[in-house]
Amino acid sequence: MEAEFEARIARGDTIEPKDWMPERYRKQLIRMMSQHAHSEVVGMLPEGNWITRAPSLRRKLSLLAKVQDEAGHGLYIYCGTETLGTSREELIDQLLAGTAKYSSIFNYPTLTWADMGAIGWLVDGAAIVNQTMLAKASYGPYARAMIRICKEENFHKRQGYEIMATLSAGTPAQQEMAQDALNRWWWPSLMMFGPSDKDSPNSAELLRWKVKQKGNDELRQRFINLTVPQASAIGLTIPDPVMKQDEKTGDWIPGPIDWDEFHQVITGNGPCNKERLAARNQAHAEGAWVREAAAAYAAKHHQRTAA
Ligand code: FAQ
Repeated sequence: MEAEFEARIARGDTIEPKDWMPERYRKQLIRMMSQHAHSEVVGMLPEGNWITRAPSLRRKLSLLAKVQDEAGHGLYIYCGTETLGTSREELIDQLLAGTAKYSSIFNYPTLTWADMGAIGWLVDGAAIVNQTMLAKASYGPYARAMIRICKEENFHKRQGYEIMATLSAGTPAQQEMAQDALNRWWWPSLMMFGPSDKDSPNSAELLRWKVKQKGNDELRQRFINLTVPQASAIGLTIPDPVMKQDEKTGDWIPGPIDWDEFHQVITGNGPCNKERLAARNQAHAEGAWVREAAAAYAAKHHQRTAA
């Protein structure tokens, strides 16, 4: 069975929930997909912080729609993870208990309105680079979820870049705010792609099984190459004084990434880890009545249909 599975992967077949798969493949997907779903859900918090303070009705509407989209993404991916035999409740319990990982990027604070621009442009921009590849992942439910998610992330990226472009073309104080947001979000965005391939324990297996199509470093480089000209087009400076362009490949080679900071953040010691977990726990507790009401309604509906 294992040989047939490997042959299907090699042929580029999609693996579906009822197909046989090695336990290790299942485990790796549950790990990665649940972290991804949690990231979408926790990812609502930094931007949710600014919904009531958006500078105009138009900005408020698009931010609200974006944050709502992220909730939807979390739900699709939890559903995708359920097809592997694990329940959403179980995964959410792990998140609330602080035993599950979610993307490092959401443990940074959103200090000014320009951070809404930087998140859309850089964080969604990085997510698109990563997830466009995952849309070709070997596991069908995950790959299909990525197709829709990437379409929505494109709208998110555009609204973020437009905020940055507007601020950059504004007063000196607005320009400074945009530059400051880029300064604070640039390096954490590069860390979103995960450790360098040589320090990435999961990459080799995920690449072999075609869950990942490219390594962490290649995707990070692709994101940098796309973003550097976008920054200069709106008059912003990438906060990396040693970055230079490789004449042969055209790649923009960044200075060293602070992997100590990354490890601190993913082990619970980032600037906002505790705050994020507390906010999720509070939201979960406050939503208990909604879950109870939905369960009572479903039970009543079930009884009526049975009668
Ligand atoms: N943060 O061996 P690798 C979004 C962990 S969605 C935290 O390289 P892998 C949308 C990794 O889990 C953003 N932990 O791991 C949005 C592993 O730990 P483990 C989320 C990280 O899986 C926008 C260990 O380090 N996207 O932004 C991170 O092969 C705006 C070793 O790493 C996804 O999740 C990190 N950055 O590659 C929402 C995409 N990087 O589990 C709201 C799907 C690594 O062994 C607002 N995931 N780790 O204990 C992936 O593509 C991969 O899982 C990687 C990591 C590339 C993130």
